[in-house]
Amino acid sequence: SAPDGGSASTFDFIVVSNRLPVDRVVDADGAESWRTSPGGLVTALEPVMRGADGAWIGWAGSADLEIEPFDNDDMWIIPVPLSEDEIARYYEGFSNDTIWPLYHDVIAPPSYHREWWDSYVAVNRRFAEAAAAAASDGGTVWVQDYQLQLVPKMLRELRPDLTIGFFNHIPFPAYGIYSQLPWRRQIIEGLLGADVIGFQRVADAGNFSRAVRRLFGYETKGAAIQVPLDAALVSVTTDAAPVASKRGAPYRTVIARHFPISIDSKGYQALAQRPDIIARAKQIREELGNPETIMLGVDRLDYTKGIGHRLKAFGELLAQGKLAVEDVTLVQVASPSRERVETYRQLRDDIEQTVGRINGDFGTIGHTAIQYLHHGYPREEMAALYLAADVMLVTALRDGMNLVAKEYVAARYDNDGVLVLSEFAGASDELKQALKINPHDIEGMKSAILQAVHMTKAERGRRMRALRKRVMEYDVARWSASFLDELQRVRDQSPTIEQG
Ligand code: GDG
Repeated sequence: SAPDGGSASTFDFIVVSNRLPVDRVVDADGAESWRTSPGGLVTALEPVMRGADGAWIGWAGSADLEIEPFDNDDMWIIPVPLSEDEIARYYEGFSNDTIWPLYHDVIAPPSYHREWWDSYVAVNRRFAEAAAAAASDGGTVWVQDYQLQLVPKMLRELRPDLTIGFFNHIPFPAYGIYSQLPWRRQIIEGLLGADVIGFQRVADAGNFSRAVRRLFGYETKGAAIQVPLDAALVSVTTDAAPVASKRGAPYRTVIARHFPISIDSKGYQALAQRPDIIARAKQIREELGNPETIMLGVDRLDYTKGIGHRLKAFGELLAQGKLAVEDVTLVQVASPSRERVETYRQLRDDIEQTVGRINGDFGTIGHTAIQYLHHGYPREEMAALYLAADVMLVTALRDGMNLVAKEYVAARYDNDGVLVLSEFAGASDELKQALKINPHDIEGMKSAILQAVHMTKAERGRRMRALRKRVMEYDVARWSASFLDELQRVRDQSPTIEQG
């Protein structure tokens, strides 16, 4: 719902994320409109937004766009502008070339540039100010992801009356890696401005708590971190000396624990059950020449996803004659991603060279080993691909959760299909009946692929039914409800200022 006058602080519930959940569409006549992007987060939060007088704050996706807040399908949208320079430094630089590789265990080397950090601080402040201006008295603000880690503290300084949540969609690394970051203290102080900090895995929350203890010496009890009240006011732009928590000093309790994200499972299943999608899945099989086995990979073209490791295993199986192109096809969707970041350009070249070699070495006139698709596809086509695939390969070297694994399971209403899943994806904690692999162990991955290809229908059904039980039950609505319940619980424990 729209606020009176537009600028009043009227929203009880605000989501803040780097990117808005809507895309600007300009038609042939130059008229602009907005289309809601079909992400799980939007699906999960739409009912909460409608029920609670909600707003979403984020960037609209193009440079230097100044757009007035507007109503979109009962959700108030508050755009935050970014300049070309900020896109280069805050977004492509600090977010995607410093934090992203660092938090994924330095699979690619992170770059540390002071100008990128300065831009990150400035943009985080802009988001915090937008939230401070929009939130109602005593309202709730939920900040999303690694691009906005300083917002919780900045927002708390501006609006101590608010309840603030933060969810980290990517892993949080072990201290030995995290400690590389020149601004390691400021980032943690930024996050500790929240009342609840959510992570994907138990291990991520543990890594965070250990970093807090190592850098600040604060006491932690299970998920609870005791943040001394005076420390909560240290500026995020200075590297202040450690403040050890003294018994008896007043502190705020911050909860850091895991809330594994999920998908709109019922929605995904319903999509896969549509007659046109089922027909398309059949057509995909036919177009591929009805091979005995279709294997599928679906990833943003990102070095965290282990695409190269997967191709290596597949190529070796073909070379050793354990698989043949007449029987097996690998469909690899690699959707374009972060193409202005050099590491990603290099990755694309490497992957495409490997695909070319494997296809050249093993292909025949009638059979191509790998169908490589460097495109984004509509959700409908993704669902059809999941239905058509006998074996789904999720071989990430490090991944916060990996929603593709859950989408594959949700799509398989027929209780068939085998999921090969990396233990380094967060989904591995929940999807216990998948065939687990360590993608660095190429021999192990090859055995798992062969096991998947040769698995009996009975075993496939048994495993898939168990996987589906989990994914259908723990959907994204349950995820957001459990996070927001925890936030509510913390708020109800007010006054948050406690004597230890
Ligand atoms: C981050 C974390 C965490 C991909 N290509 C196309 C397409 N997709 C969709 C998939 C899936 C989503 O994008 C990708 O989600 P993932 O979870 O697999 O990976 P990230 O993008 O790295 O997401 C991750 C997630 O945040 C949520 O917290 O799970 O660990 O890295 O939904 O289906 N969708 C369409 N066309 C494509 O070509 N329509």
